[in-house]
Amino acid sequence: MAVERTFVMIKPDGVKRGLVGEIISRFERKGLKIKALKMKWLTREEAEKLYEVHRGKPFFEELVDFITSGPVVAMILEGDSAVEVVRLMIGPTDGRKAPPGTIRGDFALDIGANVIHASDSRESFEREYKVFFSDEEIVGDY
Ligand code: RTP
Ligand code: MG
Repeated sequence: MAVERTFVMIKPDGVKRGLVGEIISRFERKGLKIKALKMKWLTREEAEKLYEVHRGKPFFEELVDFITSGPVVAMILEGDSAVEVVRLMIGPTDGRKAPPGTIRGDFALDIGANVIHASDSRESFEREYKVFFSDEEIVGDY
């Protein structure tokens, strides 16, 4: 058993559509533990930092505009193989192709406005959570 952490962010479309409770509920029912939780309206600078791996891609400006268009809800989740498990639960990037039963498959119909972000590796987690949380904001074992 490899207990690990992942970073999840409900994007502005998910928050505006009132999907926060539904989405957190899915992770809780799965057995993942919430280790940190925060609502925040990102500045452009913070959004560019979060998505720095995409700088220079054709959709980068559109992505930063979208992510700063409203508040997001960010969290750190912990559990066995959390990075892989959460990526499976959110589904592929394009909501039109994401299978029913996944979060994007059930709630998204777009490749950009796709409700949720999750780290795709342990390395991404280490970089991404720091945009939102200090280590003191991560709760201890419970
Ligand atoms: P995320 O990073 O948000 O969890 O999404 P992902 O890994 O499934 O997809 P990624 O390739 O990392 O893309 C990051 C986000 O950029 C937007 N996007 N738009 N218009 C487009 O072609 C396009 N491609 C990507 C999406 O919001 C995607 O989640
Ligand atoms: Mg990604």
